[in-house]
Amino acid sequence: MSNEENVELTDGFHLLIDVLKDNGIDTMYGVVGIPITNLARLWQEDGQKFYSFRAEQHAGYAASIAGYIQGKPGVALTVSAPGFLNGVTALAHATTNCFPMLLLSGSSERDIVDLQQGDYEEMDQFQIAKPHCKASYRINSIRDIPIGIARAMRTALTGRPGGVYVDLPARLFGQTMPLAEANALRFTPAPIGGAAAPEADVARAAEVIKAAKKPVAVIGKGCAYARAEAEVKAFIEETGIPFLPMGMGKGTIPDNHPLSAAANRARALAGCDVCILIAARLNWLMQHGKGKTWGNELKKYVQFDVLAQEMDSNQPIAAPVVGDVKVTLPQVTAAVKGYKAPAEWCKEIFDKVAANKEKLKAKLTTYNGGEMNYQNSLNVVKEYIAANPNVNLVNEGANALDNTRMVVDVLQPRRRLDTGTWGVMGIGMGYCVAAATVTSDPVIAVEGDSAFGFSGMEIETITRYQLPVTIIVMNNGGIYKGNEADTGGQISCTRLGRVRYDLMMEALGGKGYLANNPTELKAALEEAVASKKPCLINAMIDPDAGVESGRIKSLNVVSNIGKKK
Ligand code: OXT
Ligand code: ADP
Ligand code: MG
Repeated sequence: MSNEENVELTDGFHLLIDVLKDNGIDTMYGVVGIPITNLARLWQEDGQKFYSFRAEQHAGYAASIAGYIQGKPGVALTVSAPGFLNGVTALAHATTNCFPMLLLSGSSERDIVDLQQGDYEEMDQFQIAKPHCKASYRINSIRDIPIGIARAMRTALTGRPGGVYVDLPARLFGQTMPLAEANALRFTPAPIGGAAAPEADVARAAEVIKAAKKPVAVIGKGCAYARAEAEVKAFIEETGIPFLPMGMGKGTIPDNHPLSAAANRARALAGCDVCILIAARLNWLMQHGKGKTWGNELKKYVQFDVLAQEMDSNQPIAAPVVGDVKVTLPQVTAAVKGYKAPAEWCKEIFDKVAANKEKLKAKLTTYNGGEMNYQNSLNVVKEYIAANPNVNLVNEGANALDNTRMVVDVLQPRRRLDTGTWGVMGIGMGYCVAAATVTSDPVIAVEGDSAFGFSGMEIETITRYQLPVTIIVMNNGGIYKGNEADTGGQISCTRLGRVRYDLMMEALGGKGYLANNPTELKAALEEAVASKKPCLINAMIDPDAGVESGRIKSLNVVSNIGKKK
């Protein structure tokens, strides 16, 4: 494009595309419509990838987990007001989970929105996004596109990672300026290295660890995000400290490592005297460091985190180590050289680990006919992943989530992608799309039937792009249980239809399997993953097999008042 004086021009669309590429972005996940359809079209014409979803929430979840897997922001693109709001759930999820993500959204015109004159999809998106993300930015002028996107990327990525909203008013896309001037404004932001911890803080942490009689280390998903697997392994092996992985921390050190105390989690936490939190928060998933889980013994905490503010959030932290764990952990490993976790404590932990594993093994391999339970069905997945560790394992549900976490060993970092900090249902199919496209490795999604329903329509997205995704729907016909009696003359609120999800997959262009027993499930899983095509296995689970709220029953609120007569 050029103006009357034959000066070559660019516009908001083209400059935004160039600038996203300058920032290392090559993929967007989204749903098109006014005013961003042409942005997505031009992006595709430019040879960049656009994954077009059926609903924005799932595109947003895809962007959030792409950010986690890649260590650079995943990008979601939405239309204004309703599309934007659908995307905000995922933006908030990314922020809560410390995943770097950008939500780019078209928006209505400022002058009309500010006077509330009723524009098409009018909404003050910039303000609405603010409490749900690290920062909300609006780019009003084409000249600000380079600095605006760089600022958004920097915010999402540095410090504690999180979600950033970028508001793109419709008129921005049509603004023009001379191409040469625009190019002069473009730049690739300089990368910033991870921060080390001050030597005094390292020495203090080493002192606490070296005095520990019963140490335990908790490995959070921050380690996996930071790509600190080698550093974490070195620390654990150097010190011989038993470790407990959090859900998405699984695989940072392979679950079959001899120092994994996962099978004796309760004792390890209740009995320890020093707990070393490695990029893991002392939030609800760790019972805030309080109560029965933590026993009566007085604990000292060493905590590694990139965010100083995380320290003392729930319990006093004796030795905070602030910085990038990939840098700070080796500092501490060097400072504790020679220390070994006491043998007596290790024996106590690992004798019980071995006994618990044997107990679980018996359950995993028992099948007496009839419908499957969570153990004998998930054993099939366990064995498959043991032989094929480069599988991405997406997981959501309640019993379907908790049993998979317990049963299925994860052997590589960033392979387990689950409901995370919020325990949110609906991440499933968005995560599958991102995991398949970002890693090119196969995906197995273990989905509760309720959980699957939140994003089930996205299996059409998966078949449209012919992604190597195998979904196992754990079909127990309900939320937690599928056999709760009708109440008040209505179908129980926990019950769902026991429907043929496999036929749904067939209708939407993939291959469906029905599995009634572990043998059928094994055959289906092997064929499905080997096909590298979209497949769904409808795994029939005994409706009575689950328990209310899975492993987090204690968080459920129940009424103590007698039922009305
Ligand atoms: O040591 P102890 O004795 O304690 O034993 C532990 C380990 O030592 C042992 N273990 C082992 N033994 C032997 N061998 C091995 N290898 C081994 N490994 C471990 O096993 C136990 C357990 O170990 P674990 O898991 O490490 O420890 P624990 O104590 O469980 O850990 C605590 C936690 C808190 C860290 C852990 O439990 C955890 O991470 N929990 C996450 C829970 C979570 O997030 N749940 C999801 C939310 S539930 C609910 O909210 C649901 N909703 C509502 C809803 C949501 N969430 N979102 C939205 C948008 N709308 C609504 C809904 C709708 S769930 C849900 C749907 C449910 O229905 P589905 O059909 O989808 O699913 P089904 O239930 O299958 O029907
Ligand atoms: P989990 O649920 O697995 O315990 P959380 O999401 O609660 O994990 O905690 C992860 C922590 O990791 C967050 O507090 C986050 O600030 C921190 N973190 C993220 N990246 C890094 C990093 N590079 N170095 C240190 N800490 C990090
Ligand atoms: Mg269910």
